[in-house]
Amino acid sequence: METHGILKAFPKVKRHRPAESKEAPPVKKTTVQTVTGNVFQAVFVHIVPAGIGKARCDIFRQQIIQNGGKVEAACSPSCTHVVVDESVDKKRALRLLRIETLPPAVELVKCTWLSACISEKRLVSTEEYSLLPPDSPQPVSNDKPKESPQGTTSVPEETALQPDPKIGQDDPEETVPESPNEHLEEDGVSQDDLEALITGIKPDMDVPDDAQNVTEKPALPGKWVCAQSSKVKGENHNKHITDKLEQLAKAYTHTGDKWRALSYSKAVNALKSYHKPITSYQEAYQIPGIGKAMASKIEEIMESGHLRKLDNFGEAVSVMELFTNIWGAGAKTAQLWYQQGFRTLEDLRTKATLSPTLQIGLKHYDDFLDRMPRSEAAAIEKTVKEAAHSVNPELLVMACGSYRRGKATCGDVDVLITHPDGISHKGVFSGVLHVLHNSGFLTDDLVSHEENGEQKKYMGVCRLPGPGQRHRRLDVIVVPHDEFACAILYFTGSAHFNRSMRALAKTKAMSLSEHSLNCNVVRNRGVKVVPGRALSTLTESAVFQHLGIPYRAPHERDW
Ligand code: DCP
Ligand code: MG
Ligand code: MN
Repeated sequence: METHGILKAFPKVKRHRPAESKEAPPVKKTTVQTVTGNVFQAVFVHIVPAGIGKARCDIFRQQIIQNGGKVEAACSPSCTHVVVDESVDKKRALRLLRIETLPPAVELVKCTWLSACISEKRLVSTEEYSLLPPDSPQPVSNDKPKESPQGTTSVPEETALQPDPKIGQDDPEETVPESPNEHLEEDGVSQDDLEALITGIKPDMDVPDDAQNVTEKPALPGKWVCAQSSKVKGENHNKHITDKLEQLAKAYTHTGDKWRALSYSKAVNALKSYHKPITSYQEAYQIPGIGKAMASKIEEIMESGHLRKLDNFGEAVSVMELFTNIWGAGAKTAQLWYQQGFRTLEDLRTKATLSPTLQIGLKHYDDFLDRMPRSEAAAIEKTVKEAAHSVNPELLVMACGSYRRGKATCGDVDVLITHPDGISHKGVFSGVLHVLHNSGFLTDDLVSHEENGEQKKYMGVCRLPGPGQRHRRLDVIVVPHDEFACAILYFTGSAHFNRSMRALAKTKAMSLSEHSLNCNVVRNRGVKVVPGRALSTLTESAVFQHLGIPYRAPHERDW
């Protein structure tokens, strides 16, 4: 397989890194460097963020300022350049800017021009990057019923020049909302949860489709992931396509463009479950979850074996990948480090100010990326169980997560503890951890917290005794027995399975969490306003029953 730019930088599977790779992956010579100079002196740039992604925009802005230029908040006559994503043409740029014509002497250029200036450390000619003027002034909204009417009408100039982030709805990709808040799916559902909402193999979630919405393509009735056995997951007949789209999804995650990342992840999942290799644009487009824009990209990969869009991401993305693989570091932290000029783990070790959690994440970088064999997870479960039983022999202790789903390897061990009497779980949390600390089994603590005074969660690091053992991530939760079924269901996952189940519950005016399954829930625009009543859920199976789907054993929940 060919390796274009960014591809090399992406380890295929996050946690599969060879044991011997103790060092950070080599980082290519920088193309976007943090330099201070006067490259952009007397240059006034307005950046149209659509398609560029927030992180890249931030980096561009920072570079412009550091190099003597000025960033304009809007397209105004004082601008010298308006910068747009490569995928944006002049007509669309005007729509995004909500203006009919550019102010005189303002150049409209692709953002690759900025990259070129930054990497060559000089103001390169815009010739190659300029967007040619259209033949005649283009009316903006005539052919686009969805366009807001203000797009064309005469608005006072100052207002007319203000970019409207909501514009751009003609672009399938940009129907993806800017803010996840518009789509709050479920109480207690994090942004991360929202992210994977869209990764359903079927359109079973209420998440924006990548494209064109129902008006152009009727949504097919979806099958709920949680209602099906994950055993039906077949062979991926379109790996050559999903590999590229996954890389793009990842790249967008790193640039902070979560919603676009979601869109690609969703397409990836739709493709993975498709029964045969795709051979045409039309075939791709008819797959639920694949819109026009996505179908075009699939076509491009089919025809050229490559996706040009991937080339737009520079070194920043591989560094982001490196940094976000540190436990506790998200896209924001990684961006911050990048902006501070850090490029390697060594940079972080020696120059960055790290929180205690990040220090632990960095210290065990390789160990945490390495998935442990099942047998090791079993030994860790046993150790925790023995410690728990030394505190109270009646405690129920079991490893959930990927281990309970029967996976051959586990990223961490997720141990759930409860007590059948419904009372005695109280107070055991610190006791158990104390025993494990004292024996030297726990080596570092990451997070320890209590929820509602009832469920308690510990996240830390452990290591089995003996030579050659690696540090492993350990999660422990202690739950009251009346929450046991919902807690074990939650903790067994997979995360994708959980999201599907929560989304299903939502369609039935129910609400599922790690604490309970409630009915008669009232939501207003997706936000819960009436919490409803907790249903009796003595077993996991009861939860499936209430939701009206067949019971799935843990190994069937491995979505
Ligand atoms: N979980 C979830 N949503 C998340 C994270 C976790 O519902 N965003 C639930 C489902 C997971 C369980 O918690 O299965 C344990 O989380 P892990 O991150 O440990 O994931 P797994 O154990 O499933 O996989 P791994 O082998 O990578 O640890
Ligand atoms: Mg786990
Ligand atoms: Mn875990």
